[in-house]
Amino acid sequence: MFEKILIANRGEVALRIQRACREMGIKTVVVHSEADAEAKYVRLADESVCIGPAPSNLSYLNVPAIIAAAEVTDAEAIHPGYGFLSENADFAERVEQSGFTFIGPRAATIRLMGDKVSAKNAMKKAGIPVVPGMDGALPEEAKEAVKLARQIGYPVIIKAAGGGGGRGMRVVHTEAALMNAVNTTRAEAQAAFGNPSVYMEKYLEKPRHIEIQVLADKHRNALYLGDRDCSMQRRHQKIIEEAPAPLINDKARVRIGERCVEACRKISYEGAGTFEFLYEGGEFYFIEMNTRLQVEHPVTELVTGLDIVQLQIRVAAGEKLLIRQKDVVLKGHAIECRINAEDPYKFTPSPGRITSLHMPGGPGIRVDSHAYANYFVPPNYDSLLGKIIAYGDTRQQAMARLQIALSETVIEGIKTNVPLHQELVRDAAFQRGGTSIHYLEERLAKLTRAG
Ligand code: MV4
Repeated sequence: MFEKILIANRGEVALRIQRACREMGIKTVVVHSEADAEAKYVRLADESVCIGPAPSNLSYLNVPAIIAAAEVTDAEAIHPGYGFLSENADFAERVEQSGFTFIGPRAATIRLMGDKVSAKNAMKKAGIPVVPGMDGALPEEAKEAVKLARQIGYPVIIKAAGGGGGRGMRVVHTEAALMNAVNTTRAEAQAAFGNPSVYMEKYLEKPRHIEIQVLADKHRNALYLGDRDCSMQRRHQKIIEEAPAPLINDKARVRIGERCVEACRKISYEGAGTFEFLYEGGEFYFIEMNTRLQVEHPVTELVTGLDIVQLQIRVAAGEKLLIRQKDVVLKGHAIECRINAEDPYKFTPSPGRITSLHMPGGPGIRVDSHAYANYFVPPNYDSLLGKIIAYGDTRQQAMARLQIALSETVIEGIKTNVPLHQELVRDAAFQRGGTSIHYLEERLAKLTRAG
């Protein structure tokens, strides 16, 4: 096992990784920007290295500075967390070339999944159901695009191969609008990702976003750790996630999980990963694969009893998975609320000093947050302050505990989205479960009209 790990991230996930390391007896090095010098996880780390000024491109994305920090502190492995460099294949490659272990899949796998066309092809070949559409990228000729769209049937969606996570896509309802959409998406893709390649799929009108957590070692053992429903989102920012996804029949759940495991073996996947699906009409359709730890991993940890971060570290160190699929038993239900430093209805960021802070507790409540009273939320990064996660024997119990937890939560000095969460946990449609990816935006639009 590693003796020392460098954490190339900030905020709640830096703290989460540090806690896993501490439990495993691994020393931690945290790299941080000047803006994060006072952070809780910087103080708690065994060592810390300031790698640059506040802007991410000069600090958390500064690859030479991070590698140099690993060298001077004698760290053996680098955990990238989520966001920042976590899905950057060049970074993973540089880490390995410099003699450190990257805690995540091989660089080639990250690269394969980073290109959404190659990811979809690889998954289709590995037996995963994909959204109906074309194989490969869209050819240049307008005639071809028109023909393909007729075959698929309108509405279609044009997506950038270099995009993902909602960046670079356009829905097309008519043939008249097709070529303009293709050309605009292509131009945007070239500008944003340096890659003009686009592809076409059937547009699913009212899907849910359901993902499958997987974990694989370097010895061809792979597991699926159940699913999560992440449909409660706004502008591709998830705000509530839960496990297991409600109202999915167990046969379908097992079938898709087994397919994901099989696909992991076929592509020799290593580490933790997430298969993202759209779910509509009782069917799963693959859209993307994330090759990193995800923000919402705690809901899976609570229903499986497994520590995903510790397991990531173990498989990165070359250990064999000792757990078998039959040992992965889903028990109870977990729901996570992302607590953001933002206006709860306008969604504008609300950085600044937290003057007073009371986090909830009690049976079935987990809080993953780096915030504390008198903490200054810097304006330079995303607004995630942490997560409140409720667990219960049933979804109903998890929901009740979440309601209590939110009512106990006090964060003063800045605005947070706690009031929005309080409304959503009382929302009848959310309580029934199974709302689509459009539910939150539609509900917010109604609220605005109602004043
Ligand atoms: C889609 C879709 C409907 N049909 N693909 C958005 C993020 C990216 N991961 C893929 N996305 C979508 N792809 C087809 N064929 C709808 C979305 C989508 C979405 C997906 C997941 C979570 C939130 C979303 C919000 C808007 C659109």
